Formats: sequence, C-alpha cells, structure tokens
Amino acid sequence: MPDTIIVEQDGGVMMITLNRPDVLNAVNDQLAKELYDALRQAARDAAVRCLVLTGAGRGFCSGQDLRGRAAGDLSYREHLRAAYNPIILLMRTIEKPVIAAVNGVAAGAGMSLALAADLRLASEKASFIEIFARVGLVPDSGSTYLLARLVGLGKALELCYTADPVDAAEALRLGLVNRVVTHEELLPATMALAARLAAGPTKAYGLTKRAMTYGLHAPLDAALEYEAYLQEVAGHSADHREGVAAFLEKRAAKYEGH
Ligand code: T3D
Repeated sequence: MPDTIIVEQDGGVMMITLNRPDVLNAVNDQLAKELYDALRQAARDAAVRCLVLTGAGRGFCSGQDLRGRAAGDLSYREHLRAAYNPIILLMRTIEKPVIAAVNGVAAGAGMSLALAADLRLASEKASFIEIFARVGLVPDSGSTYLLARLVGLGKALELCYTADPVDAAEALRLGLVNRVVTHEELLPATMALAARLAAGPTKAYGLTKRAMTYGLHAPLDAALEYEAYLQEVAGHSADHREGVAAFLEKRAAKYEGH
C-alpha cells in the first residue's frame, strides 16, 4: 500500500492524490517511487481510462523535498534520471488523458508535474512557481521543454528568471491552465470532465496524444504521414465502428476504449 500518495478508482477514472500535506506534498524518493508505480499500474490497466493528479491539503506539490537530500545521495543528474524523468516521460506517453487538478501551489518540480499533465484545471487558490532560480537551480523535470511550448519562449524565460508566482487568473490568461474554477468546484469539475473522457474513445485519445507529441518536433510532411499511419490504426478500432454505427442509428455512442 502506498504511503505518500492516495490512489482511488471511480469507474474508469483513477485519481492519484499526492499526500504529504505538511510539506505541501514535496517529493521525496518514496513519493517519486509510489507515484511512478501508480502511473505504471494505470498505464497497464485497461479499466483505467483517465487519470487525475491532485494534492492533499493546501498545496498541489512544492517540488523536491529540500529536507530530503543528504550527503551521499545520488548526484543531481542521477537523481533526476532515477526519480523524476521516468514520471514525466510516463505522463507524457501514457495513452490515456491525464488531468492535473491544481488545488494550491505548484512549485519547482511540482509545477513540472502539473505541466506534464495533458490538461490542467486550477482552483482559484492555485499558483505556479518556476521556483528553481530561488534555490540556484535550473528548471527540471520537463519544465524547460513543456513551459515554453505552453506559454512561448519569452514568457517561459521570464517565469524561470524571476521565479515569481503566477496566480490562477494569470495562468488562465497565459494558457498555462485550461480552466479556473472555485476551490470548492475543483474536484467536482475535474471528476465530471474525467468521467466524460473516461467514457470516450480511449484508443483514439491515446493516438491523438501520441500524434500531437510527435508533431511538436516534426516537420509538417512527417507529421502528416504519422497522422495517416495512426488513422489507419484508429480506423480499425472497435470504437470507430461504434462511433459510426451510433451516428447512423442516431444514438449516443458507447465506447469501450479499444
Ligand atoms: O535532485 C534534486 O534535488 C534536484 C531536483 C530539483 C527539483 C525541485 O523541485 S527544486 C525546487 C524545490 N522546491 C522549492 O524550492 C520550494 C520550497 N518551498 C517554498 O518556497 C514555499 O514553501 C512555497 C513558495 C512553495 C509555499 O510557501 P508558503 O508560505 O505557502 O508555505 P511554507 O510555509 O513555506 O511551507 C509550509 C511547510 O511546508 C513548511 O514547513 P513548516 O515550517 O510548517 O514545518 C515548509 O518548510 C514546508 N515545505 C514547503 N516546501 C517544501 C517544504 N519542505 C521541504 N521541501 C519543500 N520543497
């Protein structure tokens, strides 16, 4: 049983709650491992068709546990390779929608975790801080890659140089989050969206994520070719057959995710 996260399943939705509220869900090695294991489990389990990541208490995640590193630990490079990079890669490649429900501060690698989700819903109490410069570090865990793609290079560098907090309203204006809701509405709104996505054509969603990710760094001709290839795959799915049948029969589609 994990100790630093809570894993709950509601229908096709798996919710993972980072659960070290006393330190705003700072990431220690145990949390990193438990989070990675939960994501792996979700990736393998066909019954999980959407993931939600949130934080317990008043924070989303304050990044690396600054009390957790000791002399004799792995080098920074090895630590990132071992603890963070596998989580970020898995979040970006898991072929199911991943939603971050950002309930409070998301700082440092905690902001990177939010950025690695497909969609971000934010409470009005959420804030985002590329806090690394305050402790003399480089943004990591995907922040240098993901932030500029969301808000543009100039804004991304400003946020990283200043390490100033971005509140929820500004995050929405910048395109850093998809939606801002009241604090009380955050989980209901997130779960409603997650349930809707979990009832969708999971196979097609997964391929969409793969194609979009590929398209971020591919030339147009290669992206078009890759879309055509993935459409061939989607075109043979049961969900595609069901979608067309539902249209012709004038009824709602009942997707099974394959
Ligand atoms: O391998 C490697 O190590 C490299 C990887 C690096 C990845 C990174 O994420 S580097 C960045 C690490 N994170 C930070 O520098 C953030 C540190 N936290 C803060 O600056 C502030 O806590 C916040 C701005 C996030 C929130 O401020 P505030 O005023 O709302 O809360 P607080 O009072 O500072 O924090 C509440 C408690 O949580 C407090 O403990 P206390 O005094 O009540 O016993 C605080 O010490 C603790 N806490 C918050 N963040 C961390 C933490 N404890 C350990 N590590 C933390 N990251």
